Amino acid sequence: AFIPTPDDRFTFGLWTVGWQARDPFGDASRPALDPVETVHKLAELGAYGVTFHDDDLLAVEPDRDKAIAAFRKALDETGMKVPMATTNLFTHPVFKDGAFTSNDRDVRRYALRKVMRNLDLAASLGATTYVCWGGREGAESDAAKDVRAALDRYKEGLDLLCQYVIDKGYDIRFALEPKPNEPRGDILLPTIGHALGLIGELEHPEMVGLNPEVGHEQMAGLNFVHGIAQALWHGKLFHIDLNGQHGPKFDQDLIFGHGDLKSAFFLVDLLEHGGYDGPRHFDYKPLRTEDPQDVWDSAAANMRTYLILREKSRAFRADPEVQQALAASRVTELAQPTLAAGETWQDLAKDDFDVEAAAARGFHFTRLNQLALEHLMGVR
Ligand code: 3MF
Ligand code: MG
Ligand code: MG
Ligand code: MG
Repeated sequence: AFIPTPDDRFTFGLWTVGWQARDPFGDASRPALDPVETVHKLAELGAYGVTFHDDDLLAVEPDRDKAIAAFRKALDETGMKVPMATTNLFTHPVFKDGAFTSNDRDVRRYALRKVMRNLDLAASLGATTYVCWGGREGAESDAAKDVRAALDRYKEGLDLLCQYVIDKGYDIRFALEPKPNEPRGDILLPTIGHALGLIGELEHPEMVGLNPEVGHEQMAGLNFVHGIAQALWHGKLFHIDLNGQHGPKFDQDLIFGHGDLKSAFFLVDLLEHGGYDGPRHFDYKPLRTEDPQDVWDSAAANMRTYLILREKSRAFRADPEVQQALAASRVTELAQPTLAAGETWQDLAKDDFDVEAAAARGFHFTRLNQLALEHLMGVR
């Protein structure tokens, strides 16, 4: 049990297992990983596919054409898919003040060219989602960035990229990845809600959705499950970055479930029953303490944890006591419209409502929550 297969649609960024564990205080603790090896290893572990930044492909082979040829060969040999690709607009110092929103106009133009070049590759590999994480779109000083002008440039850049995809006839949609801070002191589009607001102002809002990451919302102190539910409600959950985080601190990128396990349980429950049909994509970092074999164990742990939580979620929903508790807590009653068919505001005046009696009714959420915990802890 809990053996992943491609049908589960698990995907990994090349940069996840490939992270050499350089951090602000220390050098790499592991050697560079060949993307070809990553594709083969993840296929053996039961993954469906991989995702990549343009620069990830050059991890061990600096010649772009050779690197792409070797990557394509590995994909062909394993049947691994590339559902998503993205651009590295944060490592090179040229992006130190951002990419689409750098104060330097030449940098903005270069950034868009870099994205368009990788869009061509993404399309040729069959990717249908293109992620934009605004890693360095931000500032440390409010004197240094005219945020309203930056949002104009963000919109201009995204509108241009949508037009590029339309003109080229690519079957690609964009997914914005919010993050509140790190590496910048403050990053633009810090949360799911901020990004949704910007999308509504674009020329092609239907082409742009979200790639929310567990840890990024939790860094902002927010409830990731609520954020995902709202993204689904707007029809904007185009893709997802699964990982783990322990509350508001640096971006930990822990293995899925190794942060807030209870939130991970409710997230899997929502993804499995809420209408998301995209890849289950892991964006995590193997701990810096780990050796190359531990890295593959950590990749497997993400998928195994997801499958265990999926099983727990099914058992939770199938439990007759849970079904009774959901009814007792009136969780299902919320799906019922507040007005009956044909009613208007005028009908509300006719209600005979006993405020005190309604105020005295308990919702019994404690019992429901305890049942969820007991399923999660494996005693039911
Ligand atoms: C950083 C991230 C990024 C994005 C990636 C786009 C390096 O905190 O999460 O990973 O996910 O750039 O997919
Ligand atoms: Mg992260
Ligand atoms: Mg990250
Ligand atoms: Mg991410």
